[in-house]
Amino acid sequence: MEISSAVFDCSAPDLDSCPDASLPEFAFIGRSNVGKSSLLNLLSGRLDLARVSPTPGFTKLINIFTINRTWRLVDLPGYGFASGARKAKFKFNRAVNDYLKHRTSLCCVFALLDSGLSPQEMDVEFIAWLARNSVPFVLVFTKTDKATSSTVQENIMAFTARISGWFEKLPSIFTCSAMAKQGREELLGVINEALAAIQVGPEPPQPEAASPSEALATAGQKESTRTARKKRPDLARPW
Ligand SMILES: Nc1nc2c(ncn2[C@@H]2O[C@H](COP(=O)(O)OP(=O)(O)OP(=O)(O)O)[C@@H](O)[C@H]2O)c(=O)[nH]1
Ligand SMILES: [Mg+2]
Repeated sequence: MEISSAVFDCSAPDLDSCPDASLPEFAFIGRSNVGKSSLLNLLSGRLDLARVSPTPGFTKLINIFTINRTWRLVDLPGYGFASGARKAKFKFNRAVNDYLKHRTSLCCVFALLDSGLSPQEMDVEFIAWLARNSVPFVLVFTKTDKATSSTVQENIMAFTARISGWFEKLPSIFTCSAMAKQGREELLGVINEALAAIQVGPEPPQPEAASPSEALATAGQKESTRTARKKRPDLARPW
């Protein structure tokens, strides 16, 4: 997919401050410092679109970017930065919780994991949360330039072994390195497919299906709009 324009929209402190849900959105989340902002820059082809920092917890707001005037990339604050007794628990702020649960234009979450690490409890818990809340997502193992390919493969296998029992069909898995510019085409392919599903569904969206995720959920499914709204795209199927 060619990216002809990438424009910063806004930094929203909460869901109500986000722009209207008229464009399909693809959101990036993961532990602080996992490489969310860097990956977003790689995908957009604009090295300074999202702010990158070696300091964990740098992205604190919901940062929204419009791509090709037709869809959006969303850089979410990371989880796991909060210090204190419950460090092992994943924890993100109310805004992220609301965004992931209620943003009607959210098509797919890219859940980022560090490919150089064995499964981290916080990440396992976060994936469980996504599954429980029926949020459509794919897994993206980042920073592959930092580990050997056998370590990356071992870590991916160990992680999928932890979560495989929760799904009828495992979520799609991708790898990337913002530094080595690896994984861009594959991830843009996920976006392309989701956008195509919205536009070329076998059935046109019902008039009530005002948002892209509603339209995507409705495409090809003989369900009422009300149930489709909750159903979101079928990228990962929790039990
Ligand atoms: N080696 C390597 N370093 C990377 C890669 N991607 C990001 N980094 C580095 O990791 C650090 C964090 O990157 P960010 O993109 O800011 O990570 P983030 O997940 O947005 O971080 P927060 O906003 O703080 O949650 C920076 O120092 C980046 O340069 C990668 O693919 N390879
Ligand atoms: Mg960031």
